[in-house]
Amino acid sequence: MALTRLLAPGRATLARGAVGVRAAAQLRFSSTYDNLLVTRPAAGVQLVTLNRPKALNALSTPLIADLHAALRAADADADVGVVVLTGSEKAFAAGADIKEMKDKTFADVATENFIAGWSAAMQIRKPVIAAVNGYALGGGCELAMMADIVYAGDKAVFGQPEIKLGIIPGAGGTQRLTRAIGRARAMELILTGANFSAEEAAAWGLVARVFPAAELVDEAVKTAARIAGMGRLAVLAAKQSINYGLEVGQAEGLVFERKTFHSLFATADQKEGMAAFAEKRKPRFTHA
Ligand code: DAK
Repeated sequence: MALTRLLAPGRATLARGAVGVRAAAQLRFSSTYDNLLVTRPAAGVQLVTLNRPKALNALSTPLIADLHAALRAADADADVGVVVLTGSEKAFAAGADIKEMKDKTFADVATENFIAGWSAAMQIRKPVIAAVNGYALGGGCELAMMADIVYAGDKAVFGQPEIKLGIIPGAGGTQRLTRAIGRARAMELILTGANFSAEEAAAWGLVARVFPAAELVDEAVKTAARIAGMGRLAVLAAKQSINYGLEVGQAEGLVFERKTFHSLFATADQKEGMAAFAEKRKPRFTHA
């Protein structure tokens, strides 16, 4: 990925054509990345599609660099409220790129701080919805778990198979999977490397909803559009409050939530939201 893309991530062209919800959108936006497709299927929604089909979207260093650039660009773009991150029907992502990793030594990965860029890529303040079809294995599962909401297609396959490669999950799998589904199940899955289904992921609380595979992305875009229509300051505050609360104890989380709640009374969107309710009309949020 060229450095210029990090410095000037806003290059965009207008294009036409989409399906379902996406067809309804007036505006379609695309940026050029080697390993991603970036489009604007609905107002306020940036759809980022992992696009390395020959390797089942294996998360190579160039792909992660592209993702980093695309998410930084979305975070900085005032016209974007929510990002939807997806892959293909066959694979969301089949993990970190094993062929890239296989000859690395301890010294290599420790010196490069290999894969540290993943977390940085997903440190975006706006909500990210992962729409997972097909394989979400290893780093692919970890990438989905870094998102704020995970939707799955009914044929999705999740798993942390790293143990079978002689390693362990290294991009949050032992931590996020355990917090999402509990120690007993996470321990079993990570120690055996067994896959699990979309239905199981939903029953265990990792996935918010399951849709027929062909409808998944449209459903994720619909939810994203709904969120993008809310006051953006409140959306950012809600995401931050939930995530911060998961990192700290409940008492500290509650203090953070209360202060954040109070601060939203300084916004025009709070005035507008409450006035609209009282006047029985739809709010017109200005994100101010
Ligand atoms: N890496 C590289 N290439 C991959 C790949 C991967 N993870 N997954 C698939 N491919 C490639 C295959 O090699 C094949 O390429 P060609 O042979 O055609 O050149 C092509 O994609 C199609 O794959 P298959 O022919 O295998 O397709 P199938 O439908 O038969 O099987 C599969 C699909 C997903 C079951 C299978 O491809 C598979 O088991 N893939 C590997 C899944 C896996 O083990 N994922 C975990 C990778 S380890 C770290 C942080 C994080 C990580 C590591 C370190 N640190 C902080 C240090 C993360 C590690 C991982 O994710």
